[in-house]
Amino acid sequence: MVELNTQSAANIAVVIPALNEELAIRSVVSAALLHCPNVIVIDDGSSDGTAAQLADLPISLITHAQPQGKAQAMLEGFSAALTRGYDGVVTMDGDGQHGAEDIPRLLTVAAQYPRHIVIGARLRGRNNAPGGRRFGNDAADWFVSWTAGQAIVDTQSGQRYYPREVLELAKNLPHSGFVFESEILIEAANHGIRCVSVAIESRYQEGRRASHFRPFTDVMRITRMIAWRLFCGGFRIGNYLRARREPPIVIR
Ligand SMILES: Nc1nc2c(ncn2[C@@H]2O[C@H](COP(=O)(O)OP(=O)(O)O)[C@@H](O)[C@H]2O)c(=O)[nH]1
Ligand SMILES: [Mg+2]
Repeated sequence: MVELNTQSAANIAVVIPALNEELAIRSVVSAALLHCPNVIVIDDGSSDGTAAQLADLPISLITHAQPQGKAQAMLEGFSAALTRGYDGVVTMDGDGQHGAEDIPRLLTVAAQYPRHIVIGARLRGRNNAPGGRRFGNDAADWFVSWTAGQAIVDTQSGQRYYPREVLELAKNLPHSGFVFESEILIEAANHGIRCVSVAIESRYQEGRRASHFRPFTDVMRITRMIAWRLFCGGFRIGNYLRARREPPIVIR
């Protein structure tokens, strides 16, 4: 029998940030538990029944009295994972847009690519995403790739595997909220950690709750962070050329 080399699910944690996710969180967490025994949920001051949905599940639940933002929630999940000595973390959104069935693939790729962040890239059924989000995601990919010095596919996806080294780096990031996903890729690249993207399904359903992502405010905050890093780095011309010249690593 051929033994598949993979990162063991027992040695990682799945971290799920949740803000008002009472509709989806129970099925998301139950599915994650099928693939990993260590699930950490951060209920970020939800005003709905998110916590009640999780009451009887065998997970670690971190609860905030007030919302502190997605980045802060993730950092607390990372900190719990570091304290418990895990090798890394898989992150998933709490609204059902990511499938737990993709966790084994991310872990297999994680084992094949040490010192890489593994991104679940929403390439399958990409046309399901609203046009505005697709345009914004493509623009973000272009700028983050330039700044990081590597062509990266789906820089805004929240489903990822972060090796332990990146969990440590994340502690020092200055920005909060949705800037986190972009900034961690750039910070990791500054330390020689690269990205590999694995194709996953793009899931957008009609009639779901409004996104917490604020198109104007959050795009402005991400743009400002990138512009500042480019400015401080002398516009990183070498990085720009490398990102344009070398193709991204994508596993279909
Ligand atoms: N803890 C926490 N999680 C958040 C916050 N904002 C968004 N999230 C979570 O981040 C994930 C992505 O948010 P979502 O609104 O679905 O963004 P979209 O998928 O980009 O439209 C979901 O799991 C949310 O529950 C926040 O302020 N705090
Ligand atoms: Mg979502």
